[in-house]
Amino acid sequence: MRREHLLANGKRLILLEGDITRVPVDAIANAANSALVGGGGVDGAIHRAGGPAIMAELDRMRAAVAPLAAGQAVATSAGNLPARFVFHAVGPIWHGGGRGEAEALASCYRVCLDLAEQKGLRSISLPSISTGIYAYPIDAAAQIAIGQILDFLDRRAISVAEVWMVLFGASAFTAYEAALKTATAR
Ligand code: AR6
Repeated sequence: MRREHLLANGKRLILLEGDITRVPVDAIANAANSALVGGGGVDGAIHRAGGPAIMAELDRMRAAVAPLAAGQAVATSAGNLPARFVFHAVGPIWHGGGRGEAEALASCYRVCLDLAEQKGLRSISLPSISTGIYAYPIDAAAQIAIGQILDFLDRRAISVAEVWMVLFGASAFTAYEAALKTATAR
């Protein structure tokens, strides 16, 4: 499944159901952990498909940057992935919503999009951060992600022309499609 939203300024947000490691873009965002040690979910898939070069790079920077706070991200190269960079973002662990989870999740998207802009990239893909192992309710997470991406494309993006939200499975896709519909109906 795929749905595309064209903004008035020509920028595009594309929702795609699929595997983020297979979509060619300039930068792929990862849902990492604060220790930057890899793990399951999309993090595991990215390291498997990207090969050991990505972890080797994280090993070299870990002492300087970890533990990385929720809402922050660091960039590495992308190994064998069809991209130039991976942005390793740390999403918040869901504790019920009273511990700044929404702000931290919004920050993940903002920081990754800003990194893409700073590097002068044209396209970036993002997974549904925090909605797997970190248990963030997907409808609320989708609203935040879509809101941040549309704001970014509307107001700040110069180089970034395409943002891909790559959703794993039909139910995740449906949640993001509903959030996009609500956000663009205003
Ligand atoms: N492509 C796109 N999305 C994917 C893929 C894929 N190949 N695989 C999974 N997803 P999660 P989190 C979706 O658990 O909740 C790791 O161990 C998945 O269905 O990957 O932020 C890290 O090291 C879900 O919708 O990330 C951390 O310890 C979304 O990606 C922890 O998990 C995020 O699920 C982070 O947990």
